[in-house]
Amino acid sequence: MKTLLALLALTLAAPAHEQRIDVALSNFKFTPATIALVHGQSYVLHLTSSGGHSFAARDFFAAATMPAADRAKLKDGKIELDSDRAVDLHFTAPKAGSYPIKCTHLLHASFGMTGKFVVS
Ligand SMILES: [Cu+2]
Repeated sequence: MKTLLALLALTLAAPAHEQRIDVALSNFKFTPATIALVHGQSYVLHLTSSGGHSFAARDFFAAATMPAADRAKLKDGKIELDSDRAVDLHFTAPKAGSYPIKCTHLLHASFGMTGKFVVS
């Protein structure tokens, strides 16, 4: 009985279920390029990269609710990635809308390295 109560307490204390989204950065695209989200839902964005790229979504990250530790990984709404590095970003989706994503490395966006968050 004590064990059951302890388990129940753990379950109740756990944060709301987070949905994981994997996004891969490569020459010269985001996969997937369109990330569909639901307003108010919690997510963890798992970013991996082959080669040096950035994931820049200034408007999105400004509007999203994020733990301070995750916001600290961003610089001006952007995170730099390299092949040996995976990054997790936790956030709660902001109000409905379309928020652009791009790689800010020279010419990468013009080669097609763009994407978007679409929040409904
Ligand atoms: Cu790039």
